[in-house]
Amino acid sequence: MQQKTTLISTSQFHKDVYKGLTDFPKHLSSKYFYDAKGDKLFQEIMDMPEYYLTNSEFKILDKFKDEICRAFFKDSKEFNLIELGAGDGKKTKILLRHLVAEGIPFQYVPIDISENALIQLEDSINNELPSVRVASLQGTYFETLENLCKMQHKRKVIMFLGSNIGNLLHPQAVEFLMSIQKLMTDDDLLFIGFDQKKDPQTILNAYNDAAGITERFNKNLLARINSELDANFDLNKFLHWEVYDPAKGTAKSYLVARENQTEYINGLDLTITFDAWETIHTEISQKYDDNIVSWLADKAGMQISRIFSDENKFYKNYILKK
Ligand code: AVI
Repeated sequence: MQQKTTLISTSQFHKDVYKGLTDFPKHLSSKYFYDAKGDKLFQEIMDMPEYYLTNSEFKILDKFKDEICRAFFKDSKEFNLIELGAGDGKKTKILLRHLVAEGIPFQYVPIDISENALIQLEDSINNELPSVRVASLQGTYFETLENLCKMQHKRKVIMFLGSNIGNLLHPQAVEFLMSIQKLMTDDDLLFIGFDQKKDPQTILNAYNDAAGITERFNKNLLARINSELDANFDLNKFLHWEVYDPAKGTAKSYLVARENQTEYINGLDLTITFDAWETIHTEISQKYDDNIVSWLADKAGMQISRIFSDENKFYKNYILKK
């Protein structure tokens, strides 16, 4: 699944940490969770019993692989199956295996910022599915997608799994979808996962697991500031706190200072003070229903063509068209 090693420039990390910790209320971007340690923790999160997202999407792909693959295929011509944020490809391999078994002509094009993730993915596909042609592309999603469109005029099926869109606020999600839409022709498809609204307790448990893995994932932001910006945050002086607003469908993660504290960040030459119970907002994980997805798609110039759901209706994969 989406294993993300971000190679965002150090100076951007410096700037964002400076801005986020000097703002009121304080905030840090969840994109900075994913260094080598964060990638490993996210892998552990995806294996947790409480984190139903991965398993639900896995089940959808497995149950509907035939319908999904048939929907991808058109005109008996080879198409590019492009995956944004490819990760370890565990779920994608269900579709790749089925496409091969059905003799459907395609080329798999995983796009990821992490070269390392792509090398590992390509190796594992070459081992497990040697007949799949893989043409991985390293880079940021839109730049890379744009370059690919300029170079090749094949039909595209673009995949964005894992409800990764949920880490964006609605206006950013619309912008994201719109950027994809602009690179699509009328024949192209977007296959995308959206985690659904459900019992609020189920959602809270997914982001507040008993083993404390999500807590370590959240606190990895501070650990990263300690190691990369030469600071000395005591992680025990912060709580991991999750809230879910069922009206908005928004889960939010915070780090909460347990006591008054002052930290000096050498790398930024910056002193930060926290009052007891002051918060740092670190992540949003948006939950959806068909109406919200339809509204987002419409705003981005697309429409829903198919919906695939798991038995519990915990999670859905949508095919969007222009
Ligand atoms: C990557 N993203 C979709 C995950 C989510 O569910 O928001 C990241 C995550 N954060 C805490 N647990 C998992």
